[in-house]
Amino acid sequence: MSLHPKALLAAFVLFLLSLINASPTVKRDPVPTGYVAAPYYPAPRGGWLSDWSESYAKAVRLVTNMTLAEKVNITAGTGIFMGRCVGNTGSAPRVRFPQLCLQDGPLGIRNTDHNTAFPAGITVGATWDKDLMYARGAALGEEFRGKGVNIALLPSVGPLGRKPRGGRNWEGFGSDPVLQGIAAMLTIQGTQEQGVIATIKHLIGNEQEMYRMYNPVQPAYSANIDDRTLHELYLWPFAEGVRAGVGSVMCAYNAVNGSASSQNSYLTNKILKDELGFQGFYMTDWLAQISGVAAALAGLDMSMPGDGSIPLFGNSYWMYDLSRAVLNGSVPVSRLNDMVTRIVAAWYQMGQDQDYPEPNFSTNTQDREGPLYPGAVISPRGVVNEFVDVKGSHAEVARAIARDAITLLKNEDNVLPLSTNTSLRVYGSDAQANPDGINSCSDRGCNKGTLGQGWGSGTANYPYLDDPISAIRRRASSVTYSSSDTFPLIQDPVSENDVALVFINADSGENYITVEGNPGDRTTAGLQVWHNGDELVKAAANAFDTVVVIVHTVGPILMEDWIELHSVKAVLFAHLPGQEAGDSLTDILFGDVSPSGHLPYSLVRREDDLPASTQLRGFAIGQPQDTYTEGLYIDYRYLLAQNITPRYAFGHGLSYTTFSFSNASIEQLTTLSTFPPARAPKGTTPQTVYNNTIPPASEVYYPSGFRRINRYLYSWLERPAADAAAHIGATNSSTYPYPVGYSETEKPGPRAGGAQGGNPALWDPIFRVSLSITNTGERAGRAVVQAYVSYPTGTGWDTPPLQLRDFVKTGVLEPGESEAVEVVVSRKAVSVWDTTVQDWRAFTDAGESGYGIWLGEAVDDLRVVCLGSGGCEEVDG
Ligand SMILES: *[C@@H]1O[C@H](CO)[C@@H](O)[C@H](O)[C@H]1NC(C)=O
Ligand SMILES: *[C@@H]1O[C@H](CO)[C@@H](O)[C@H](O)[C@H]1NC(C)=O
Ligand SMILES: *[C@@H]1O[C@H](CO)[C@@H](O)[C@H](O)[C@H]1NC(C)=O
Ligand SMILES: *[C@@H]1O[C@H](CO)[C@@H](O)[C@H](O)[C@H]1NC(C)=O
Ligand SMILES: *[C@@H]1O[C@H](CO)[C@@H](O)[C@H](O)[C@H]1NC(C)=O
Ligand SMILES: *[C@@H]1O[C@H](CO)[C@@H](O)[C@H](O)[C@H]1NC(C)=O
Ligand SMILES: *[C@@H]1O[C@H](CO)[C@@H](O)[C@H](O)[C@H]1NC(C)=O
Ligand SMILES: *[C@@H]1O[C@H](CO)[C@@H](O)[C@H](O)[C@H]1NC(C)=O
Ligand SMILES: CC(=O)N[C@H]1CO[C@H](CO)[C@@H](O)[C@@H]1O
Repeated sequence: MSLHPKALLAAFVLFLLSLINASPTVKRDPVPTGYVAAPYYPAPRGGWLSDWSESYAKAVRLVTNMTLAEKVNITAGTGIFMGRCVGNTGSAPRVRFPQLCLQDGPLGIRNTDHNTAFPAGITVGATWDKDLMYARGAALGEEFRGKGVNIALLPSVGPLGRKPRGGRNWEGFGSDPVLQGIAAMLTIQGTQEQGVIATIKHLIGNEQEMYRMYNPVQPAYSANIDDRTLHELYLWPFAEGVRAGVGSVMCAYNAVNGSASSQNSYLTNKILKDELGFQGFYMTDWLAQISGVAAALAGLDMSMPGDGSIPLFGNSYWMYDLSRAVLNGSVPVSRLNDMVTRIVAAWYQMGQDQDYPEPNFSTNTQDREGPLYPGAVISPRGVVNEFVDVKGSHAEVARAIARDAITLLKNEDNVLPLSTNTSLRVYGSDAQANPDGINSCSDRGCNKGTLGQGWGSGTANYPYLDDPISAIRRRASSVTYSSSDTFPLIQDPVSENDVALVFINADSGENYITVEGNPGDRTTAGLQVWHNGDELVKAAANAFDTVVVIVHTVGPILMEDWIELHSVKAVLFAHLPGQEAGDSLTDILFGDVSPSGHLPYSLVRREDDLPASTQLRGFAIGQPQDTYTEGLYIDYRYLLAQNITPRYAFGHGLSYTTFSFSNASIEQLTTLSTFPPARAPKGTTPQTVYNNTIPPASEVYYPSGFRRINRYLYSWLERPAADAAAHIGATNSSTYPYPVGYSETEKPGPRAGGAQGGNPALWDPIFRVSLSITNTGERAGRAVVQAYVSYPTGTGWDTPPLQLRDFVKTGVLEPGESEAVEVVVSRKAVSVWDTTVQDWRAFTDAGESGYGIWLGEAVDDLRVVCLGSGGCEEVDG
């Protein structure tokens, strides 16, 4: 993400406050009993996995030749607004290593032109379509590459969607780790195959926006997560991303167990780099860094945008100060070598050493020319935007996703699809484009007109917006439209065949913009739709016999005010469709295509049907504590365990046709052992060839006669400062107060590790279920087969009744047509995280009940169950 000028102003105010109350932010506040952030040192060196060995070999050859100033330069940004991209690293021109361009965000290239505004992550999740997940990733990769972005800040899987009101859930794929994990893996593959480094984010526990950031007067909230919940829910999609070979991981703003995610050694060194075997680099979220030496030791590899806590003053925790910390012996040379090697290796791994384009856009301006370094205030000007059109034919992918995500929740009397000659009366401002201009609110920081994206850094400018009302007018012969969110008192009389289409929405976003009283999270709006949408639906339901409600939403809403009204016959969730909001909807409304989206979260009847611990944390003196006392029980896991019937269950989604599940059979592919076979020992890294002696101070002297850009961040030091640091390094390096548990002896690597993502045996296929899906209705359509696993009972382990483990979407099936599908359940998918053994445990002595693999079209619409012990049967009811 990157900050808005308003946020900078706020930061400046906080800076002034900090002069009054200079409380160090590194001091830890107490977290609830039982939660600890244990030390884990040193940061594991990258390069021990064969998938990356060639890139590491190349990286080591290049880094060996770098000076201290060059190495340091690559590990941090040159400062906020100090280049074309939202993040710009320093370079090492002497050895021909370029500046790297980092740019948001998950649904398209932020702040530019001639790009595609794809549907948001939540919309992609609602398609349950692996091919489209991959295709969007590839299209995004082509666009980021085309604009010269080296590092795309996507995908987002954290927040996972634990809190229905959380502001940024829509950037990810839904409130389930497997849905998130599969979508992230496919996005990363698609993006990185274009040569772009993907960034999975935010590690971890960033489940709400408010109080997410450290500032000089208050620490960020602490997400207190127990080890099993971390592994089985929140870390799961990150493990899939690392397994897909992701080049970079971004930290969360918040703390985990009291220790900031940017410098939590257990999280980064142990879990991410040792257990998950992550070979790329760990970067900060924008301005999430809170220390220099401690962050380096705890495994941080890249500081973004390079500034210290208060941006724009030319201060940094790294750059010149990291040079100092290496010279004075506090940061071991080996740690710096690892930091820079990880970054350079990721660059080689994606092939960016071969003809990679330089940036040809500017995140700072939409004009052709502008200041080269806006953050410098006085800056040379030049051409900063070449207006390169990178859209290609990506609108097709975007539209297919928008269409195949549309989720039909209710369709009484089969009122949908509509005939194009039906008299349509359309209501609600959400049906039209924002009358002030589709991009009039920067970072989509307003809710005006149809909602295609949430707000914040995870947005992109619309190249155009195919809005719903224009699309409806193109198709239907009789359309009237009231763009007010209040039902008109005076209007043409309603006749009984008229159908009302009511458009409503619910928005949320990132914390640096407050929209209609909602500071990112949905505080004021709650889970109700915005702009009195409930009243609009009720009034329409009063006036018409047939009302179709179309909802654009960032996530769950409450519908109890109107869902059971007699005339509310149909409800469509169009999620956040991005630029393709129009035809994608009319394709469904008028029946060209049957809806095939399914909910990526549950829709409850009332907010307190969900655990109290998943509500937003409010203000606290000191560090707000966000403790995951609900453990594994979020969303449908909780509702099933508590026997609470939601309004619409996780996975729910109707079609214009119906499907039968038949011919199911189960095969066991691998014999299950309690724990996976032992991992291979950690391999060697080519980093052993480095000379880890502190280099001479002269390597960081400012070049003589160098003309500095005001406030720009450099890795050089003035000669006296460099010499003084080197003197300490040579005589007195042991005085740095290293954290308790600090060590420089590389650890062997935990037993749950072994390859990217963890022990590769975790992905051994255990069960394969094959079945036939038949279209038993009268229209063509696509089915989604969801596979949930139930664990054996009597194991002594508390497990949620059902957990999604795989899914597959059929092609378009004509009436009567069948398709054979397969789902696969891996070892990890039948295991629990054993916190004592620190490994994944399966249940081999499963008794009669054994594992169940439940197949259906929603978690409450299960058709077939196959038992681990063999055999499948239909599920009653
Ligand atoms: C948080 O604390 C819990 C309870 O002590 C522990 O199991 C878990 O590993 C800790 N997580 C991190 C990231 O430190
Ligand atoms: C590194 O430097 C050596 C000697 O200066 C040179 O021979 C070699 O080509 C350089 N390697 C790279 C990758 O630049
Ligand atoms: C650091 O990067 C900046 C920006 O690319 C560049 O001007 C400077 O020369 C680099 N420093 C070194 C030591 O190469
Ligand atoms: C070395 O420099 C770093 C960065 O300025 C500083 O944090 C650290 O305390 C210094 N160490 C010593 C021993 O002076
Ligand atoms: C509307 O179109 C359908 C076919 O799409 C036709 O059966 C019906 O008669 C038409 N109704 C009117 C009022 O024209
Ligand atoms: C390692 O680096 C130090 C400091 O630059 C230098 O004095 C020493 O000769 C180097 N050792 C080798 C083997 O190159
Ligand atoms: C060692 O460093 C500490 C501070 O980091 C300083 O107080 C002390 O005077 C130094 N001792 C010597 C011998 O330089
Ligand atoms: C089910 O399997 C039988 C035997 O293999 C086959 O004849 C039949 O066509 C299958 N049914 C479907 C719907 O695929
Ligand atoms: C496609 C295209 O025109 N790419 C250009 C983007 O701009 C850089 C210069 O900043 C050129 O090198 C690329 O060719």
